Amino acid sequence: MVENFDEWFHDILEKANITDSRYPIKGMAIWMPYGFQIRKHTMNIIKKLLDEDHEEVLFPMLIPETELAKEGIHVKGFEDEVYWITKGGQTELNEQLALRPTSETAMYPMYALWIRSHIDLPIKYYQIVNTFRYETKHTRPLIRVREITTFKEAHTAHATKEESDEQIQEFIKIYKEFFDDLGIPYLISKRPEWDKFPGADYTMAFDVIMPNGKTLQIGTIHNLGQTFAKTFDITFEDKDGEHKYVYQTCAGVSDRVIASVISVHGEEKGLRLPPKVSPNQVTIIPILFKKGREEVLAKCSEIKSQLEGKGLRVNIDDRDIRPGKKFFDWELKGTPVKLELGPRDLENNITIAMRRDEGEKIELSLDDDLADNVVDLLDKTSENLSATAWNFQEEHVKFANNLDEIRELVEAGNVVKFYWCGEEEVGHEIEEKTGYDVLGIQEEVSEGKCIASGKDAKYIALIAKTY
Ligand code: PR8
Repeated sequence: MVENFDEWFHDILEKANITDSRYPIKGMAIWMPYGFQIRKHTMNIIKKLLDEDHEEVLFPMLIPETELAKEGIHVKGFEDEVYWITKGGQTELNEQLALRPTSETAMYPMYALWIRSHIDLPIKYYQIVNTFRYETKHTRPLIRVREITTFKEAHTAHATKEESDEQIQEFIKIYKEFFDDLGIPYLISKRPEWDKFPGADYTMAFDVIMPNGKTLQIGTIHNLGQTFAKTFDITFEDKDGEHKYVYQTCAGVSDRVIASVISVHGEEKGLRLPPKVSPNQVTIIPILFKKGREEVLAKCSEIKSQLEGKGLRVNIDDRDIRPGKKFFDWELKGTPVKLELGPRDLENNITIAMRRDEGEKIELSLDDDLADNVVDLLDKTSENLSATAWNFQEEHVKFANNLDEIRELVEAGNVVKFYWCGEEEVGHEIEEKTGYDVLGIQEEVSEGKCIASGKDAKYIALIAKTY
């Protein structure tokens, strides 16, 4: 576990060639090649999960002011965060255009055109795009950016409320699978009224505990009810011939997912990437001397092909530098399994494997079983990274009986559960008195007393320091 997390995170992005934040606009950074690969493999997982039952689309980035302004609550929620385009060349535009902060108001006027009858429903579209938010809070690479480069947003429309609630459950299931694939633990909660998405009936959120105890929201799922349907007049003719408004949902993840992959599994010496998203799953490091050099390199290529035959991503680091430096580099970059091969290993028909998560050296023989044995090491790496991360979460969620205990536990790096009566003023009072944020409701209860009002508790809620 890293000591000074914020500093570690900042440094690792640069050292591991993930992003470069020196671009001369605050909150906007460059995806560097290694980071881009991690991002690509991560997004491929969520795409694959969504593609089973959703369709990918691509909308324009600009939204006319009249559309953005139509939904009152929504626009109020975003008014301080929108970037505007006011000119085309030298010409003032007749209507200013917003750089999408999210795409409800870009998509839903089109949904109104596309949806006519119940047979057009449900619509389940998603896109992966960049969105822009003029964040006023302290920006941080991947965590709070002004250009969200990896915004996966899904938008669905349904004939009934029941179907929209089922869709929320489907998104929860998809996000669980997604984060499970990444070995990222999560806390799921229903956001309090004051923190739901602008225009939503309710918001479900996934949060992860970062190494310093602060939580990061890594996914949100919103039931929009009929609010946007009424604003944008999205109606359909039902089986009974009646014209009705649709029910809608939307769900999003962002660059924060990649931030969490880096942070949750990382340690002082560098990244520990889950095999599913690591640019190289196996790095082969030849130990080269003048004598036997060609034979060792030839064997490395042979091993590479053998592993690629199993669908693995493999690289050979044959740079003309000391092997020690190569080990150091791949440790920093978090490649899950390293294979070392020198002339003596070749004579003995073995290679020395090392798992990044455990660091222990294992002798593998260079026979037909090699690829299976490597796959086995990768599977164990995935399981171990995930188990370690879930253990961390389990150890860092505590229960408090009063506000002082909340303070003590949060300051010690925990997320805290407490009984809450559910009243909004009481929620605000708890936030004000502690200085932390109520994440949301985890479960409904019929026992216990509210930690602040003393009234019968309705919920167990979560409170934490947040990003
Ligand atoms: C929606 N509409 O927009 P959401 N930097 C990085 N990640 C961010 C940032 C930022 N500045 N702001 C938000 N996120 C809905 C759902 C379409 C899709 C992350 O929802 O505003 C949030 O943590 O909740 C969240 O997980 C996701 O983007 C969606 O944003």
